[in-house]
Amino acid sequence: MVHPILMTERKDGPGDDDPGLALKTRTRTQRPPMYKVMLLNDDYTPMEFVVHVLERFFGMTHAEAFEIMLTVHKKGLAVVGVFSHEIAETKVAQVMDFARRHQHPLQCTLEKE
Ligand code: TYC
Repeated sequence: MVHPILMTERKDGPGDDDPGLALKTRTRTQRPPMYKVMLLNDDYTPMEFVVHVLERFFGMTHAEAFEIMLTVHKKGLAVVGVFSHEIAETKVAQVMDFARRHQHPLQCTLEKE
């Protein structure tokens, strides 16, 4: 014990029983998981409608939208964007609602990256 008046031993010197930084636990900040939003092919949704969806909800140019639409048409699906969980859920809901209102069977899903 260090004498409180004499203070012969200084903090961080010999005899200092303050653990200070030594016992601080390292915490690592996690980045939030990201989610891929995917468009699925079907035999009925018109190509122009899919292009419009990609322009409207994913901010693509007409050329970008046409290219991605063709990828979905040929390969069966494509990732159309990567977002936080909340934004991804919103995009999926917007696309599904828009397709349903126009009576097209277009499917849009999300998947953890
Ligand atoms: N396969 C559709 C057709 O031939 C076009 C289409 C493309 C549909 C992409 C859905 O996500 C899709 N009319």
